[in-house]
Amino acid sequence: MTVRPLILALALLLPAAAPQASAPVPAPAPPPVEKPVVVRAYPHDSTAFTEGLLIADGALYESTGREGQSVIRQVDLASGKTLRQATVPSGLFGEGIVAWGPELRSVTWHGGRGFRWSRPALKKLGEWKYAGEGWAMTDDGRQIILSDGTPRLRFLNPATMAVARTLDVTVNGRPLKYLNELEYIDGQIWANVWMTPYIVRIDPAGGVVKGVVDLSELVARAGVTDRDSVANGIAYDRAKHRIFVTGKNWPELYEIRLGGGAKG
Ligand SMILES: [Ca+2]
Repeated sequence: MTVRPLILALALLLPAAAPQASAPVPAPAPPPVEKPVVVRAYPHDSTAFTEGLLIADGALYESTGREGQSVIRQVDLASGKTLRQATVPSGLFGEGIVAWGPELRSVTWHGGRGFRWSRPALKKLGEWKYAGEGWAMTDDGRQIILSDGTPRLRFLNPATMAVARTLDVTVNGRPLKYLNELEYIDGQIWANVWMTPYIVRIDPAGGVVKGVVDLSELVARAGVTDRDSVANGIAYDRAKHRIFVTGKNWPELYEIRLGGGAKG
């Protein structure tokens, strides 16, 4: 672990600062931290700079980043092989994806250009626009949720992709930035925190982090050494209640479960 992720990790896990005398608000309880149990490991394309991961209608989809390497693909879970693939327009750095109806929608890092793709054929259907950066997306069944590296998540009207509301995410009473790849799981928003091995589980009503999933043992197992090869990929199989995680350039993708309860 390099210095920067360590600092971020400590900031995430340390209890909140003592309240000021003028504002005697009790510090919120720190969220429980859990290490997941690995149910099964699957192969993962170690050249994939994972930015988005999801399961829709039983099919696994992944998006990847970096200019010139940004694709959206359907992946065979068992073998890790790419079944079909579309290329994000040249000059763009691909980021996350979300499934909505018969489409996938994708964002790019800079420039505010989002795309619509057919599913499962992955034919480009059109574009949409948003302000600022695009990091990742998921959905809660009613709205599409967009992260951009700040503590603020945007909830988008799927019909127009306009911002319907925003949610400011806090942990230990402080804003939590670097929210990256997202997945909506059983009423909570799970988010990888960029440059850390942590997933935070966010209450979508108030934005408070209710729990932390510590993937540091999976980071070690993946054996990655590049500082950019962070945990970044969460997919939930809503039909079979299976959770999958991976990371940028990881050689494996893991089905995990939370063992010890502590579901905040
Ligand atoms: Ca996801």
